[in-house]
Amino acid sequence: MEGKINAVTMELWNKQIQTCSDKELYIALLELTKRLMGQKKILSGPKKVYYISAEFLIGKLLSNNLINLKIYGDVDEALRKNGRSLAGIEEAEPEPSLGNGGLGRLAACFLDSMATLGIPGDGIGLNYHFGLFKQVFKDYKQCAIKNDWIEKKGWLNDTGITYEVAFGDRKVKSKLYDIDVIGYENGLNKLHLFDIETVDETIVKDGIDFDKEAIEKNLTLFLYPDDSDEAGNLLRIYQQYFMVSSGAQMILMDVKSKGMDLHKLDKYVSIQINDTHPTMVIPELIRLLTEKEGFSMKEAISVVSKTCAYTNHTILSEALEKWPLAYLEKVVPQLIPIIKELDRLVVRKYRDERVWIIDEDERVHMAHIDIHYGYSINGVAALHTDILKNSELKHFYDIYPEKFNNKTNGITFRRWLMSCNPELSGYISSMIGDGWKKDADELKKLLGFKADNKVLEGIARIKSDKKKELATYIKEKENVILNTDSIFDIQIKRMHEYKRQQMNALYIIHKYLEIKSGVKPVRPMTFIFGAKAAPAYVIAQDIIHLLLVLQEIINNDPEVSPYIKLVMVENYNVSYAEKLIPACDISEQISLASKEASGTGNMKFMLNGAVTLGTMDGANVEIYDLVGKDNIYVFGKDSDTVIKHYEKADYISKDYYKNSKVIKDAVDFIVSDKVLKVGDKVNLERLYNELLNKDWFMTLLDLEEYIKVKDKAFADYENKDEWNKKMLANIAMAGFFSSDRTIAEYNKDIWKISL
Ligand code: 26V
Repeated sequence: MEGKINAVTMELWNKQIQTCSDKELYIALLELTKRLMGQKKILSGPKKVYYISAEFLIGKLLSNNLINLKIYGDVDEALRKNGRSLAGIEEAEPEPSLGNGGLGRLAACFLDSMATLGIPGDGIGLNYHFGLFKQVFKDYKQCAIKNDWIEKKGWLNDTGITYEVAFGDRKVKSKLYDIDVIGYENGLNKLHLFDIETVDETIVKDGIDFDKEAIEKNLTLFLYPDDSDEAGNLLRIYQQYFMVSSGAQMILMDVKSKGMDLHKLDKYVSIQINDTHPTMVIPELIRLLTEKEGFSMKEAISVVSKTCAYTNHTILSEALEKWPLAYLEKVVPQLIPIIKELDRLVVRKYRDERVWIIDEDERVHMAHIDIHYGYSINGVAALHTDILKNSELKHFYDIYPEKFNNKTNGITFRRWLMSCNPELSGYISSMIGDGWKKDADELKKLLGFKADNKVLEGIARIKSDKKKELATYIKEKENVILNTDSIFDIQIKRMHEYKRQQMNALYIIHKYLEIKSGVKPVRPMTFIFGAKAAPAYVIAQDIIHLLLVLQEIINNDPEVSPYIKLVMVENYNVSYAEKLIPACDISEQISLASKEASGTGNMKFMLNGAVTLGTMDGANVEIYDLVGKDNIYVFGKDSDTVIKHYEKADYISKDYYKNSKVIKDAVDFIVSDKVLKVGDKVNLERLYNELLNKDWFMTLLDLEEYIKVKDKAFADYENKDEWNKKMLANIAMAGFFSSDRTIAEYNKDIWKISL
């Protein structure tokens, strides 16, 4: 391997490994890896899946690709021999900014698993130049700046293929870029990313502001551009149609070029629609088949309905897209007759207005198109699917019970164990062999070691080493010194009220007040947060502000900081997650029950030996069922109780505040002199009032029990032997959450591709 790497560094830079900079070495390894991947077979067969998604949060690719090519160890060794490390070189790789959170990361895990299982399955998305914004902190607040991740030499390949996409008011040329996706010990699929030639990066001025109306210049600049005004909404529709029209043309061209009959499209293709953002692919395919391929409307609707399947990822109504018909008329007038026809057919058949596509306010419910004109509808965890069937989408379930199914999410163990925690990965293999890498259920063999103190201590030692590594990184990046003997409690996910980072903040305030009153914890505690907030989401910004202000106050108080450290890491992303997750003791999964569709961070933490502190929500329920009550800390009201509160509108947060001194003291602290001295009155008072007078996601409902159960978890940590057993049980039972299992289920029940 050393010879191969040197050959490329010589060819590119006329230097040997030793004298290259990290960047030069990264580019050489990128080049070598691309060449080796190019020798792999492209997965093909009679039928293919297209996973269409506004987000693909793929993370850095070098290590992952080396692992899947099975040359990670060889490359690592060759570099070490020359005094270099893969870890250092990885720092030189930019992280693609093509996603926001769990939905996008899931899409990336699925690409990895499809290629690993040998399923011909490509991704379709957009090549956002700045993607999701980069987060920087200033005056204890989040600022959003552009994230320019694309470099001249990278994983993107220009295919030279173009399509024409026509909107109501203009035509644009769509350019196809591909990223190769290599399976573990298997072949290649592609991630197809469409872009527009005329993008003008220079129109981005202050932060992330730009002219939203200059469509030719801005179309593929940002993921989820601000949609607080009409121009922003229109831009989102332009983006969505650009993605689906390019994708639909590519799919039909591919099918035709293989000489297949478009009337049997469903036999050759399944299109998985990832949430509602790509929904327009349904009317667009119908349009292309009727306008260009001579299909009757009836034939087109019939075949498209057998080709498209929909995954729902949220029950939050604000995230279920409803576009005003007038906006669609402006951007994509060619789809309007089709959408109206799809609606007409529904109205003719069903009198229940709740299932119509166009509502009385002339808004188009995108999910309703997917449900009526897709052949499968799935939720992403058992509880989530039950909620869809029994409440959120009950009126649809009554019509189409056979379409509904559950596919509990999963994660790729290649990235979330082998790559981010090679020490634990190696240790596991030394005990149970390598079989778990192909069959994750084999992790259960670890249970045979639950009384083996040497093994348990080995796992604990790795955890401790990963905490030290993280502490070094955080010192460098955030300039906060962590005590590695403290317990590491981590909450990393998008900032949202339903995820209840604010409840965690109130716990920290509670501990702070206890310490100030003389009650000291037995062991120091480290609280780590990572989260970006949508720029227009005001309360989410306020919660970030509170956390940053608390960080300042707590870490600089000599009476408190020996016992508590708080750090909110800047610009949390996939690469940061890969460093945080292996170092975690307690995984915070504390959403309001019923609101977190699944969660996937919960699975990553579990796999790396963290113990979950969570509500009975999303996939936490399945974690509980797998590990049993002794290996997880659960608290809070269950989803039925929460749903009833919403139905009856009987939750009054102020009652909880008035009836509990602990709650009152913690909430009041947000607007205490001490906090206001550091923070911004506007943000802090707004958050305080929100908690007291609205608290839509019921923070105070679960706060007391959260404090009690969290205290218990911290106390239990002191019994090291028992804690180590909990770690082992979590790792051993995580096999179910391999995305290989999830994808095998999608294939068996939805795509039905024979392998
Ligand atoms: C919706 C919208 C709508 C309008 C503007 C921006 C925007 C951005 C994202 C979304 C989709 C939200 C859905 C989502 O991210 N769901 C997450 O999906 C994960 C994978 O299934 C799951 O683990 C998380 O629980 C769920 O919140």
